[in-house]
Amino acid sequence: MLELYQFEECPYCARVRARMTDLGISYIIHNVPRERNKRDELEKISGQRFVPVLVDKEHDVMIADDDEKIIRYLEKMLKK
Ligand SMILES: N[C@@H](CCC(=O)N[C@@H](CS)C(=O)NCC(=O)O)C(=O)O
Repeated sequence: MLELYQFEECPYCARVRARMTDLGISYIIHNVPRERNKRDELEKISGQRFVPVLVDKEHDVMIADDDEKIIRYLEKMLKK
């Protein structure tokens, strides 16, 4: 299952969540701490501390800190 690292008030995260809902995609949410200096787990996974981050373990894909790129990936994935 796809995994999204995010926090609720982040506008870029909200765009990704809305598109995933529109596309009917079920996914796991990881809520990151609001304080950037506490996002150690996120840094381990993505090499940086910004959100949104999408992880697609099945296809060994990780997209960090780029809502447009995440949305393009989701749309492309569903066309296959
Ligand atoms: N270019 C990124 C922007 C992502 C971004 O700025 N995310 C903010 C939250 S809205 C962030 O993680 N900022 C670091 C922080 O919260 O300290 C995108 O297109 O998704």
